[in-house]
Amino acid sequence: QRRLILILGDQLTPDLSAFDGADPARDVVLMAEVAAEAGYVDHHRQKLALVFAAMRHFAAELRAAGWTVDYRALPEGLADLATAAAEAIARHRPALLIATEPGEYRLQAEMEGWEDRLGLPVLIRQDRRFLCTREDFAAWAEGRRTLVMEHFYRVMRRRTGLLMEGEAPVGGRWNFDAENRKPARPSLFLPAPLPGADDPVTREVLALVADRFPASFGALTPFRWQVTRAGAEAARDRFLTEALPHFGETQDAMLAGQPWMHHALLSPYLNLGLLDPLDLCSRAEAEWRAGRAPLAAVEGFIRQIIGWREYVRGVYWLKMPGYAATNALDARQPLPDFYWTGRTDMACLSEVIGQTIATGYANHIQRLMIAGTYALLIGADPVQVHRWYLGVYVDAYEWVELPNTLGMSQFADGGLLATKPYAASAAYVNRMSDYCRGCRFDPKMRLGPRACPWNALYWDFIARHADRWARNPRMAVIVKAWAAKPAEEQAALRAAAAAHLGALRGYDAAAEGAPPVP
Ligand code: FAD
Ligand code: DLZ
Repeated sequence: QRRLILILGDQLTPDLSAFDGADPARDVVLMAEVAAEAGYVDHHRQKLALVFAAMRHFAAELRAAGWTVDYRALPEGLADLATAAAEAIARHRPALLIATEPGEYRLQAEMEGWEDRLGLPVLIRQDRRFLCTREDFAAWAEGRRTLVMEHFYRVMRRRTGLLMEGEAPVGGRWNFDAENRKPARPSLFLPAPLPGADDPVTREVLALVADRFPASFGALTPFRWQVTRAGAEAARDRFLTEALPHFGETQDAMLAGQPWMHHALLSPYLNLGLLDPLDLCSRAEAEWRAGRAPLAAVEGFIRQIIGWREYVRGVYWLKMPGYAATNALDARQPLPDFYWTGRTDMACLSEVIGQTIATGYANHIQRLMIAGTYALLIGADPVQVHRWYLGVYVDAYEWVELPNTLGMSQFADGGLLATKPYAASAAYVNRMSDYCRGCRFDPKMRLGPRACPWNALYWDFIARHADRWARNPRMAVIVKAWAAKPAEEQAALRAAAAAHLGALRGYDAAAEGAPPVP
């Protein structure tokens, strides 16, 4: 009996569970570019191009391997995946539709209604591209008040055997971050990433996106990304040989005009299914075993993947759908307009948002400590912040984006994921980046027209939630420092923060070309 095998745009993996037991001589693969997936958020235009080009290349690989692929392209005007499935069912008359579980709750909820809607059995299989199943994560989380990533990570180290000697971590420690995370000198030598894909399929897709999404977020060219498994593997190999040895030491450093630093730039391919996380980690471990990369760098890199990546997915599925609506700090400010334009006098934000517009990429610390911390300090509405992050990055899928945004970056879950908020004043930005050098504001000044707005915003954020932070052992000392300030200084800082927030609201209402913030 024929099966229809649905492959989603981020399931571009030849041994995906949906293919289990399938027969190329009998079954049909369905892939569809549809308006609903292209439009459920304002995707960066390079993300649209990346997903469509990678889908088309994957369909070609499947055909070359003998599969019949019913591929529906965007210009055919299909509304959504259910419509694509209904039309494919009418055409191919399968007895069963098989899929692998989608990454996002939104789509899973929709697919749960498909049996009734489509009138045939729908089998949804587990996604084994992840190392920890949703059920295993739920079992680990059971009975824990807070979900400490470091504890989860040790479970994953033991389970995968990565960087282990029997039951013990290699080097005698689980975590070598004390040796990582230094500031960087602007003269630092940095390896260049590979140029983006440039082949007939990609060119056709770029023209399609230019035509259909003229007003969407982000620059479409130069296109920076790989769109095939071979391309992703070349990007992986470049990272392992050229950047991994320095990954740890500059992991938290930011330099103006340097978006890539020693970061992997591999999240788009991991999330699309073009690279396998365990294979990538094994290769990184091999670099250390061969003496080509230090343990601190390799351990830090592996932790991001078998630790953070698996952990945020686990939290997502454990807590959805309620998680998306959490707002523990009752944050209500609209996200400033400059998040879409990069037009602000604050050099750090202008740099990170400008780079995001140009490339669809920002590294972790730019996302967390620049775009994220500023939104946290001003009390931006977490749903707006979430919609922004889900849209603007080429690697964005809700399962990974939402816990990072709501939990780690905005503390909107009240501390389930992060033990303290990632709040920081201008001193942090000045220590970890060279952005302040090119800024008209002075990071050392707290008050006055040249004072960096982050300083007043930081203290205002502490003051607004002082009762909450006083109960948090990692924040209590800061609340004490705030309480020790003279009343006049407190009043002046809060007034400066209020003036900044007022100016933001004015700027939001202003027409194009209005004066930039503060
Ligand atoms: P590297 O820094 O080189 O890290 C290597 C790999 O580790 C990454 O490719 C990624 O797969 C994984 N990784 C690292 N940190 C995390 C993390 N916190 N959570 C999950 N995986 C991680 N990552 C996404 O893949 N998609 C998102 O939509 C996304 N949204 C984010 C939103 C916010 C507010 C924050 C703070 C982080 C977000 N991240 C997201 C995590 C992280 O910023 C990116 O994975 C990383 O910047 C990708 O670049 P890279 O491949 O150069 O990563
Ligand atoms: C991200 C994306 C986009 C832009 N377009 C499509 C599409 O047209 N067809 C498709 O099957 N998948 C697309 N995707 C990926 C899906 O949004 C993704 O599978 C879900 O969000 C679940 O993670």
